[in-house]
Amino acid sequence: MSLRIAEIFGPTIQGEGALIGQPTVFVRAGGCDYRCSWCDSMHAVDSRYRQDWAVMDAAGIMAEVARLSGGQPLVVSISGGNPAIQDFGPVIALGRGQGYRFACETQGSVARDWFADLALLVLSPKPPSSGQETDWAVFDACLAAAGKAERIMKIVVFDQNDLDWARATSVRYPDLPLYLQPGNPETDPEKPVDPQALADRMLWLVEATVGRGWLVPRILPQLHVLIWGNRRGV
Ligand code: MET
Repeated sequence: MSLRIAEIFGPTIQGEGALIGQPTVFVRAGGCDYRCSWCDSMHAVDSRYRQDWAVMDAAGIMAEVARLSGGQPLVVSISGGNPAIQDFGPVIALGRGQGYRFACETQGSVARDWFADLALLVLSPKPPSSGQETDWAVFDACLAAAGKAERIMKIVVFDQNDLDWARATSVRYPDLPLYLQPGNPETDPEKPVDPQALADRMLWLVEATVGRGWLVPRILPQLHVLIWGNRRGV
């Protein structure tokens, strides 16, 4: 059973969401069923980059994770692309046997049995600015598939329309912890990121949520963008 892997890198810190700051190794799956207008990981999405992706089995993936982590059992972050279009069950089973724990980031467009074997399922439904539509029946199936695994929802917000959508989504899933992060319009890995622009987007989002009495979501920046800009493999 082989998987398309765009990159495996780390140890680094998780830059966003519930595990922000957590030491982790990333396993970035190649291939995605979405085409978000502002995608920051096209190198793991567009099949134009397919020749850069490795074909690996579970043993190969975990050997690389162990090499990078020095064999220390840390949290492995499975991202993409959409990792749920592939079968990460064998990777998670093997890794858990070695003491690793797994978090997975997905938009919630494909439900998988192996979600139940995760320590954390991060569901990131995409707001209107992405140009994508969420199939809520499938999203619900993802939540159900996670079973007893911890689940959170993370929504990227570019503008007020996205924010209104995030709020409506939050009403629909009142029991799901919600994390919001400002969208990053700059996706060129070569271009430096202006920290002030990032702070300005955070300020807007804090004022537009907490500042207007919506006290439900946690508001976080992309910490890795602040540290490394849009560089890959960090
Ligand atoms: N597709 C996954 C998600 O939506 C991984 C990050 S997006 C490049 O969470």
